[in-house]
Amino acid sequence: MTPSLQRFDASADPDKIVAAIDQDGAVIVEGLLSADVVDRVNDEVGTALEAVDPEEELFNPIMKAFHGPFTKQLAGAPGLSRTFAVDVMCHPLLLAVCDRVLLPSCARYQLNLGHLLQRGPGSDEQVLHRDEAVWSDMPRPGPELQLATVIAFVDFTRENGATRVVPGSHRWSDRNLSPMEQILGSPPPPESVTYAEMPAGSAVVYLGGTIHGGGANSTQVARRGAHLSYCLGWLRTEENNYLSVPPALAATLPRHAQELIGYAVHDSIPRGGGYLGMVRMQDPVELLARGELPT
Ligand SMILES: O=C(O)CCC(=O)C(=O)O
Ligand SMILES: [Fe+2]
Repeated sequence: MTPSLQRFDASADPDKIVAAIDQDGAVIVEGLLSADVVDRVNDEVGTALEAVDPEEELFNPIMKAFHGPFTKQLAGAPGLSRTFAVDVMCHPLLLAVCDRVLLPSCARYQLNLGHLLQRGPGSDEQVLHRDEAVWSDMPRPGPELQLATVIAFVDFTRENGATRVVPGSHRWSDRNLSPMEQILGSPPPPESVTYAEMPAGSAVVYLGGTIHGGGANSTQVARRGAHLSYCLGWLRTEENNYLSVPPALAATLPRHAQELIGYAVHDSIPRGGGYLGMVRMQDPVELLARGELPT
């Protein structure tokens, strides 16, 4: 049987979405963002994104190989687009899913990264991978570490490189191997892959352990998406979000956005743990509110 993902709309019950994610590792939420939000993000980041030079040296060439030579990647989107920070990163449905997937294993979850990811014409298939491999030293099996999304900012089609997803792969036993052993293992067979075709404003929402990758773009038009993910509040994040959104900029955002960006302490005292992320033994989100954080 050809694999597929369950589809929901933005008014769906988060419990049903989480049940589908638990079963298949991923879901598609159609119409997550309104056309207005899609337009505003496109307006706020469009010029900067088009100006990204895919040839720019990154600190490790492996990153360029991972995304391919035709991908424009704009990091730190919450610091570049207020709409992204408020209407996308703080989307109530995404956070309701995070509450259910991540909160069992932390006192608060946080933004892992928010990037615009534009895969240009000529892009080849990205290697299939699990995003949680970045935390390579985490023993497995273990808790869910991450909830990730690829959000379509243009219509995603198989031809323009819709994200490829391997339903059920979050439950494959190879998830418990080290990331290096996974890379050296055999790739998922082509018949296990489905394509997250979806209209602009929709998202594929998946676990850190679900195998996926960008598709090949055989059209003449770039496939613009966002890669937005959240992780447990006690993990090191992929993007250094406090530096990407420094205090002066964070101060202009709503408190909830500041907390997600990582300004709030991770307080696991009620769980028998301690505090993470303090500044001068205070909660930085409070210092930010009082104008007492160095900018
Ligand atoms: O662009 C996509 O569709 C997927 C990107 C991705 O999986 C990644 O960058 O980790
Ligand atoms: Fe990925």
